[in-house]
Amino acid sequence: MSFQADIHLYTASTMNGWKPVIFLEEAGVDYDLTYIDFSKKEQKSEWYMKLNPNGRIPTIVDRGNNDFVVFESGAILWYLAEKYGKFLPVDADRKSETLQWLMFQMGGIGPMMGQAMYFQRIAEPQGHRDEFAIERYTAESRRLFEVLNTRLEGRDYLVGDSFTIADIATYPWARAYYWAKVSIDGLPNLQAWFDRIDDREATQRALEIPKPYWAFFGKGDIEKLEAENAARFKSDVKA
Ligand SMILES: N[C@@H](CCC(=O)N[C@@H](CS)C(=O)NCC(=O)O)C(=O)O
Repeated sequence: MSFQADIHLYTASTMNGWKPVIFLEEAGVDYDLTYIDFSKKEQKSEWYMKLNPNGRIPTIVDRGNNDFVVFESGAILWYLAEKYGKFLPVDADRKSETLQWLMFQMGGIGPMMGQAMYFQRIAEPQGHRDEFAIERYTAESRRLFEVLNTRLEGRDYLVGDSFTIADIATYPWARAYYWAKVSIDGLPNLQAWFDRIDDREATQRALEIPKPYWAFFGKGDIEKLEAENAARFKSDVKA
């Protein structure tokens, strides 16, 4: 009998899209991956929206659990953590802390950084520069970075010494400060945390799956990738 991995992941190379990839690569478990092509609007196709009613990535289907479907990246990380018993502390207080920082990412860092990126990297190149929105979202992102920096004082990871799903969720977004044009000057604990996770082989491997976008992190052929990214989201901008 041929082996079939439990987890089938539907994703693309974006901050939310990489979260489950980071988990699965860090955990070293087998999975199948279907690349969702935004330029073809696959995330809005009828078959995909049956899995993810929000028409966004990522989504997982667990074949090992009657094809149970999970959408929303935070819920996916939580589900995977419970399924594989990894990256979520067992101790009730530590577990709560992990979920607090996971929610902080889902409700704060992600949405604010996402809008900072949208207004500067997608809308602006297409002729819609909105000064007020840019100031609002970059300032709020910076404020949230300061909260992270304070939390990381004396800690290797967001919850003490162990790498958890809170780090997995937060890293791709915060590490993309270059792309959001948010400064990390004067935030040494945040920088040290980036350095620590930059050194994690499995996480870095995950950032190349399905495809690397090093320009998000200020590396590689930035101009080429900026143009590619603008094309990827082109139809998103409404005049
Ligand atoms: N809250 C959702 C957000 C998902 C999301 O915004 N995904 C983006 C990529 S990072 C997406 O699919 N964008 C394509 C679209 O909006 O059509 C989650 O965390 O899973």
